[in-house]
Amino acid sequence: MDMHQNFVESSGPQSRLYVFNQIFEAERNVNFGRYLELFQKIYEASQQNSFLEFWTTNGDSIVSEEYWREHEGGQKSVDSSETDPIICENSEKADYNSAENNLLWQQYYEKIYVEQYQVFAIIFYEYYKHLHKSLEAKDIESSKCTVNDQNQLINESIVDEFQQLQLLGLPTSFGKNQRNNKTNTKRETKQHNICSGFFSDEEDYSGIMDTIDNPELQVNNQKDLNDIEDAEDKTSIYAIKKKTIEKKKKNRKLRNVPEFLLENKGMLKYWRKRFSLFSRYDDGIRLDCESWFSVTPEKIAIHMADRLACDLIIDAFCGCGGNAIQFARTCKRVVAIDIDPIKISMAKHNATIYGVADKIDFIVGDFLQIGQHGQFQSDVIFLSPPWGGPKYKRKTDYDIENYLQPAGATKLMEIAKTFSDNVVLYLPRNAHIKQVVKLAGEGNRCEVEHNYLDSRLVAITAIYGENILKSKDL
Ligand code: MGP
Ligand code: SAH
Repeated sequence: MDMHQNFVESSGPQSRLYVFNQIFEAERNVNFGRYLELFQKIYEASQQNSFLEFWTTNGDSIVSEEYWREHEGGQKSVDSSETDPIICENSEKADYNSAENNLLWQQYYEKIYVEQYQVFAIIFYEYYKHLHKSLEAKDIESSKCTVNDQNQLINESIVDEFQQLQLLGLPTSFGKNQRNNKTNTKRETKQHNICSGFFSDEEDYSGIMDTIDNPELQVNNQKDLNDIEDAEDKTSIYAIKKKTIEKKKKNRKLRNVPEFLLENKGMLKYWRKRFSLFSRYDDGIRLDCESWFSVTPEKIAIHMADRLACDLIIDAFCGCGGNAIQFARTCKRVVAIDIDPIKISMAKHNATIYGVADKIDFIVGDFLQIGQHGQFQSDVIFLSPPWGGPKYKRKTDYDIENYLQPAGATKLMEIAKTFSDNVVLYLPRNAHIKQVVKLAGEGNRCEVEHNYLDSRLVAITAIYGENILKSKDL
């Protein structure tokens, strides 16, 4: 729940990436409290080290970026082939060779350094709070988790939300309270629009669609039935909003928005950050509904690709290519798999825009099936499976054994290991950390990376396999 999060800045393509990592050992009974105690003891040192690492990679580009913004009004663009933003041709560098200019530059550099350290400290504190909360979370008995347990988990997160609203003195319910089973109406809606059901106003209803398709869940999952009702409560408001959006179409800002995004207001936020998803979006990037909310933002994909550079990498759930395209920059060869042929064709197209299509072998296939056959070995395998739609964030602790698709984390790991010992899993920010650590297997280590864009925690990346772990320990 991000209700109390303070956002420092969030600014499209120029948002900054902050990565914090922590190595855990999957002992028989991991004492997570020990990690917290240790973290508290060395909080400041850890913050300083992390900043140093951040500054070593990004310092120079941040200083020039800030300089051009303040002094030259220079236009900056992000070249996807570079980690750092580059300066456009109209922004020629000043002469810093003279002693006077050198001193000015040094002073300026220090000023930016201090400013950035202050921002970094706030984000690091957010990270600490998040880690603290995750490590204190109750264990989830995954193997025994039934539909009813899932409901309980979902309800817990609702109680959480409800209490927070009460504490803030905000309204705790909206619309009428009747709860009828209107699943048929919803099914029709699904047929009309591939994205509707995922979103309505600020909310999304992706899980509801799953419920409708699964008769067992239709009967048991009262929470989802309530959601369906809520979704329908909003239909009339939704219709008015839709009109407003259509009017806004004339607005310059909303030009060239794909039609299906306009029809689902919840999708517009993804369109607004299109350049942070693909810096070359305007060159003709193609995305379908699921990919809009699933694609890895480019800066995170670039970072992962730099981190996992190797000869052969498998992107087992490649979608429209957010990760695969960046892997192709740093790895000799990429095998990109997706079950959906439309996504594979979009991924190919997008890779062509980035000039890397010839380095990727695209395969339409089911990862669960492909894993059954004796196959080739890769250096690294990267998994970014579906999380169950944007609704994933409603859960306080996301159960990676029960909510990931098309199978639980243990099953996915088992299959991934047949390809490589080095497995990387892109997971929701609310993933249950204890499960993530346990997945390493007793006696092994794993690294948990928290990926922030500005002060927004976007996702966590779990890294397994001694060869790719950072040597750094807490
Ligand atoms: P988000 O939480 O839907 O966006 O997804 P945001 O803006 O953080 O939401 P807000 O409500 O907090 O403002 C954040 C990121 O998670 C996306 O950019 C994707 O990279 C990733 N992501 C989200 N989903 C639902 C999936 C998914 O199903 N699979 C994968 N692999 N990644 C996802
Ligand atoms: N990392 C990608 C987004 C992945 S979204 C990016 O940055 O662009 C998850 C993808 O998993 C979806 O495209 C979905 O079609 C695919 N998928 C779902 N089940 C699958 C399966 N059984 N085998 C392979 N791919 C699957």
